[in-house]
Amino acid sequence: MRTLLVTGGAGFIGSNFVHMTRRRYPGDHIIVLDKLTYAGNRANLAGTDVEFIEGDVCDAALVDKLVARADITVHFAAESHNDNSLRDPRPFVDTNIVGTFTILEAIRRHGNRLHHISTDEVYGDLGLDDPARFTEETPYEPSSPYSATKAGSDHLVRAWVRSFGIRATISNCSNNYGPYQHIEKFIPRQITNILAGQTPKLYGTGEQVRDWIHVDDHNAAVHLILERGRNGETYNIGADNDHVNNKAVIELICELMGAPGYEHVADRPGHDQRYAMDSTKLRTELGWAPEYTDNQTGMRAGLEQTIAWYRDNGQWWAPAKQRVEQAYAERGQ
Ligand code: NAD
Ligand code: TDX
Repeated sequence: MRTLLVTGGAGFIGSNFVHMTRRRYPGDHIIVLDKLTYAGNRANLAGTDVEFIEGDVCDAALVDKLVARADITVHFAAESHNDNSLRDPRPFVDTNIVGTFTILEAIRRHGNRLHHISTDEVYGDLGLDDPARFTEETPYEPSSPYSATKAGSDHLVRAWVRSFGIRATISNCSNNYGPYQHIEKFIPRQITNILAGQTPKLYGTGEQVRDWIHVDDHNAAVHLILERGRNGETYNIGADNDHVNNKAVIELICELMGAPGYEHVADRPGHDQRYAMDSTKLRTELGWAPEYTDNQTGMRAGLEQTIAWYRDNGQWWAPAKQRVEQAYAERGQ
């Protein structure tokens, strides 16, 4: 039996991780540390018997106490939305950089294991016509305050491995979708727009490419890394959907939901063009493969499941809808 400390476990990917862990490893003891920012929701963990601690990953005394009890800390907690980081970068520096530093210092003191959750965005972006993919060796070139703070957090983890010999692994994953994703993000925003009788909103021309992956495929990879990942290593996670642009995604959502169409809105400043992950290392070394891999978009089955979840869980997203759309409207989006 393991004790896992899951930071950010009341957010989108972290709560899906907790649910998967409960299904696959019923004997594990799970402690969730989450600040319950606008993105965290205690209801995401309903039905799980986790030990829930409301608190900040920057709180050194609290983090020290919890890390001391955990065999493994899985660090999801972050400010995660690019558009918010353009409006107010400060919480991104605090949580993503100082929060990760605080976790690392506790790990250094107690000598137990860390897995750090990161993103493909640390590598910057590729041109739309560039067929390259990001590998674990691609130099870091983040574009936004969000991705710069995630890049900073990855550098801190590597420095603590090399300088202090801590035990840690890192994974960098591409864009996730699935249940419990905050409705500020692209896919749930469009699904809930349609459910609320509003028009879906595409930034700019919609030619940008995201390498979409279902959240359960991401978390299955994280579990493999926890079990068999080599200490100090980084693993890229991606499901080979790097040929699907935002326009194709919004059109597929409209088709699946029977919506008449969408509108173009103001583009994101500094908008990253294309992300594409090379996950060869994860596949060959650890034997990972995604389960959501149907047809030419690779997303139809995953989107159908996700749409059904938002349709069935209106009480989960409806209270935030007006506020989120008001904030976008103020920016012409
Ligand atoms: P999210 O915004 O849905 O959830 C973040 C969670 O962290 C929330 O529950 C929030 O309350 C909590 N949190 C924020 N600041 C905190 C603090 N100071 N102390 C404690 N808890 C705090 O984010 P997500 O989409 O689930 O992303 C989780 C992780 O995965 C992040 O590290 C993100 O960078 C990474 N990631 C996300 C994606 C994606 O597509 N969403 C892709 C790759 C990597
Ligand atoms: O309404 C929208 N319309 C639109 O066209 C929104 C919210 C977004 N977009 C576009 C912008 C992006 O090209 O869709 C794409 C995806 O946007 P987001 O959902 O905001 O994701 P992105 O900025 O790509 O970052 C995501 O993936 C990497 C996560 O939010 C990050 O946490 C993760 O690290």
